[in-house]
Amino acid sequence: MVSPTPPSAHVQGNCVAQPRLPRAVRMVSLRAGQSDSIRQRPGETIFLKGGEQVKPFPPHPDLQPLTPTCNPPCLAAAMPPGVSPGPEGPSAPAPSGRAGRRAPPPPRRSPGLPEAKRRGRARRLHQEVAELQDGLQHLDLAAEKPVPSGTGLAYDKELTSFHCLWDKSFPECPARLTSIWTKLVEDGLVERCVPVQARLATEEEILLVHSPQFLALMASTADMEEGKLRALSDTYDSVYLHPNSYHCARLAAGTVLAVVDKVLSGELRNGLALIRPPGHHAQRERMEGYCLFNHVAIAARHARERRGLQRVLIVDWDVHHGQGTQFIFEDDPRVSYNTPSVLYFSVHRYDNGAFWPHLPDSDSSAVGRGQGCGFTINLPWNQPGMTDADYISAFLQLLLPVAFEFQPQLVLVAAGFDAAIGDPKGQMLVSPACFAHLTHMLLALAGGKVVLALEGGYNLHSLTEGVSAALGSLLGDPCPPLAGPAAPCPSALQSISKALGIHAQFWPSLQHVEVSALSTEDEGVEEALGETGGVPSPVELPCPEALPSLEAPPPRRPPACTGLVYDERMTQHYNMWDSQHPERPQRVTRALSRLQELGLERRCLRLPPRLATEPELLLCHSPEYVARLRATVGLRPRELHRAGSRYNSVYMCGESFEAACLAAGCVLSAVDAVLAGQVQNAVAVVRPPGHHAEPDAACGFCLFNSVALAARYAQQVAGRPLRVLILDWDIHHGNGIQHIFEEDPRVATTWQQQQSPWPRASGHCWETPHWPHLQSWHYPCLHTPSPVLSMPSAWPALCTVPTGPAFVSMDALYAVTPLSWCPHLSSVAPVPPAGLDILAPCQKCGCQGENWVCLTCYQVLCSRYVAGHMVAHGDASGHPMVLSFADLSAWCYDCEAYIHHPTLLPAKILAHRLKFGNELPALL
Ligand code: Q9C
Ligand code: ZN
Repeated sequence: MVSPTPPSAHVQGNCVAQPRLPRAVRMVSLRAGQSDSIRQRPGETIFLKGGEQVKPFPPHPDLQPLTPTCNPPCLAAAMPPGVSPGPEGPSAPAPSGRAGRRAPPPPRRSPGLPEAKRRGRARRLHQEVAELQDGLQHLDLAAEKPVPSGTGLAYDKELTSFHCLWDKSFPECPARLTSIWTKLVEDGLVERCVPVQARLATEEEILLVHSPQFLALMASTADMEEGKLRALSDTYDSVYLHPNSYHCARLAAGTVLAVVDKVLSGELRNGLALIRPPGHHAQRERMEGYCLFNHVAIAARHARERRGLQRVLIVDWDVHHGQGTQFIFEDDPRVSYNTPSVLYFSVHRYDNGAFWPHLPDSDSSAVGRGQGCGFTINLPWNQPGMTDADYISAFLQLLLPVAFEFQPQLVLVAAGFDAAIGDPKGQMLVSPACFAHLTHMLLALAGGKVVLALEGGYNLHSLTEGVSAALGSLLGDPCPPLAGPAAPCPSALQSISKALGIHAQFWPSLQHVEVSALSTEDEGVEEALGETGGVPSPVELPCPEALPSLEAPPPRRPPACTGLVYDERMTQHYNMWDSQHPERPQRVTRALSRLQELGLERRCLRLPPRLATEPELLLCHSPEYVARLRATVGLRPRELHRAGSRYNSVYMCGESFEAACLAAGCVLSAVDAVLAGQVQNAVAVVRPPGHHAEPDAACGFCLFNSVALAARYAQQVAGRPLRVLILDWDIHHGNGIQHIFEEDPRVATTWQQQQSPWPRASGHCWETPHWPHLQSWHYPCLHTPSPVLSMPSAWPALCTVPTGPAFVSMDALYAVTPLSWCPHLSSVAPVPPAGLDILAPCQKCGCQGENWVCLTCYQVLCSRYVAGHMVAHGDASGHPMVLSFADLSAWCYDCEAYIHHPTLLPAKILAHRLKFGNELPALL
């Protein structure tokens, strides 16, 4: 078997240990000629025809379900005596194939097969146990952890009891809160939230941020007359005071704390504090910009000092720079790399200093001071009119990479809505839907512990729409679709690039982004992009749905959120010649029982399994191929063996066709449920896998391409053009899916960039580049001569996906075997004789069983389950290595393991040429 994209091997001495490849890459199937010669190994479950099981041995540790009773202690108990369980604790090195982790045993001659086997097995067991244990260190396998649920909503009418006495049209007015509340009631959101009682912040709490003198001054305003209030207000920048201002500011601060405490205690999952006055401009000894106390800053200090959190992220998307928050934390002596503390991120209108508060400190050059360096991140916009695309880009490219590196334990949002369309101050164009997306992206952080505190927002309509959309996300509603166009504008890209350039020194996550020194000039960028010459011209896309109207009701979470589809009959597909084959029935039975153990299964809506119909299979596969697979039903083992060996790495039994129809049908059933709105998303626990299956051929354990079929089916069922994204995170390339869709503009696959999925509102499509959002990722670095376009890691984009329709196939669940260290390779002859005949019969008995070749003397011999001549030869000669022509892997007798080594390459290349008639794909 040949992996299309093999990872590189790690060299140790003259040996190469394979990195953690799935078995699929390394396993050699040790096939017998007949099914009655199946040998059972300890722990294995052999599936006989008809699904009958035999289980005479106690289970092998690496085959046990990962139940709480089978955690590391039990694995340790399963280890051979005298074997240490290996490094423990969180500081233990991650299991990987790094050279030097384990010393290989010294080279030696084979001491005879039984002894070598015993030792090999012991060694491998030890390795497997240690690896598995390492791997489990960081997994919390507790059966069922309580998942915090409920979205807290804090509001108190009392907070509307102050206004500007001398300016009736002052934008920061009580109607802001009352209209939000009305809207949330109207949208049915209030009843879905858990009410959180507003409370006053204590003096002690205020003092976490503000000085005693300032607190005393504010307290004294409660008794002041209008004249005095106005006079005092005028000594500050952009504030008014009302006799109730102090009380309300304390109530606002306390209310944020109330929500934060409930989220930190796990009583609530997340929350929103509807408060005024706002807070993010307030400084230690100053009120400013309508703000008296800095609620969010107080909450961050509270979380750290009273609740013991180490890392708090503050995201400030109010259109104004939260200079107050920045000043409070930028030189915080408690901020340091050793004791990570508060990370402040603000995206705001700056206009090169022309926008309030007109501070050079609001530019991206302000990064924090002293030990706080890098913990202040400013993204200033230098133009009004920033759109959803600009804000989404800011998050995907700057905030999220840093936030994932920082790993906050709590996210506080200074949630102003004055960047929303129609706000008189911000003059930005952010849609309500965008606030849902911004909120949603943050929910991936801090275990979802996200608390929004209202800041600005002065257009009552866009304020209320924005709050409603953000709250919808907190409640788990799918994000409303964004209206195009979706490309960040040049000015936004320039701001983002500059901030990336500045912060790359603090955050390695930003370092792969090459920032152009000349990115300010469109010309420079275009020129450099032109130089690559590799951007194919875009294909015109039909521009399907009309843009979602603002009046359309926002999508809400269906009652049953996640569908689950599974059918036991899929286990009837099995490998009758090799029960150790990695694609085995237990993959899905285990997955399902694990879902049950975790209590996840009963939280899903069970969807009906079904068989894919003939017309459905024809959506991706040729009639000839479907007929050919159908004809395998009821074949005898020998014929099935032949049928399977027509293809690359495929086995079949009499039930394979049905299982494959079932696997595909189950995924289609999931599509049906999602498209009908019955569930929001779904998981299909299916096998055989599908993504290698070609229109005309089975491949790589896959018979029908379930995911490709599902994509076509979705388009058919929808009855309208539907853009489908297929994300394939299987370690192997999904060649089948790619081949099926590479000329279909309606399906985007994640390993290639095709046409833009974002039609313009006007009805025509984007010119190059195909994915405007990637533009700034591969900003050409004009210092290097060849502007290679490098793909970033895709994870930030993933953050926007989870609550939308999504399907997960179980293709990635191959058993992963531990590393093998082979000390026996020095004896391998470097060059195999030309013209190895892979069809040659066994040189000992002339049988046509599976062919192996000894890599020392190049005799062709039958496998150990045929007449065992390969085993006998190894035993007698002490030659340690044989090469299987079935899938071009090498087996070492002494290690009892499959080995890859550069010296085997000539043999593999030759064997591949002989077996498949073409060249081995690049290997190493
Ligand atoms: N000519 C918040 O949005 N504008 N505060 C001052 C002076 C101050 C806004 C204009 C705006 C403060 C929380
Ligand atoms: Zn503001």
